[in-house]
Amino acid sequence: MPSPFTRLTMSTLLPSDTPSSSAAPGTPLIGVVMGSSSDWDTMQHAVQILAQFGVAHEARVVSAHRMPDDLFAYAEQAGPRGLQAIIAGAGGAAHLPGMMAAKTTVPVLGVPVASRHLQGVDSLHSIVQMPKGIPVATFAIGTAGAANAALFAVSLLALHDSDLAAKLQAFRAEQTEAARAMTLPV
Ligand code: RP5
Repeated sequence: MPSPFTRLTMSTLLPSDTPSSSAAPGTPLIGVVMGSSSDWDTMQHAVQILAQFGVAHEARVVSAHRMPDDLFAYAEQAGPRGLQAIIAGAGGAAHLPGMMAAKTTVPVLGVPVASRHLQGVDSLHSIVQMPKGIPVATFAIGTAGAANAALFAVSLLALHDSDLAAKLQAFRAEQTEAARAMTLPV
């Protein structure tokens, strides 16, 4: 029987230039989910980092309030499918990361997407204020949070992957050199 997720391709839910499946070869290790295609501008920064590090991943729209059954099915199958972490981005009353975490023990990394009226402070509070017992690792609002969630996922995988650990060290060293090379207009 085909996976219920085969119909959740982003070709119909996200802009046409976005990936509809793993951008790196192999069985996905990291799932990137978001509440709407409108979150893509933010969440693509997580996907870009995973692609840059060659981490097998997938990206899908899984809306907590518009697709609750799909959300539960995704969460229930995440572990059996081999996902090592789920990066979940949502805006407003952002239930997606918390509900995902409630249905799986695969680590959930929450990204608050900037919302129109409250600039993502609502998203941040919704994601970070999980009651005791069901943790969601929560990152910064917006693109920095999306990129950092992916870097955190890379760090988790690098604990058991020396090649990935070396890439992460090189990434850090490059950032250090870039900062040292910065000049000021004085
Ligand atoms: C949330 O509602 C999504 O994560 C998104 O940030 C927000 C708005 O969604 P759209 O109305 O743009 O589809 O579920």
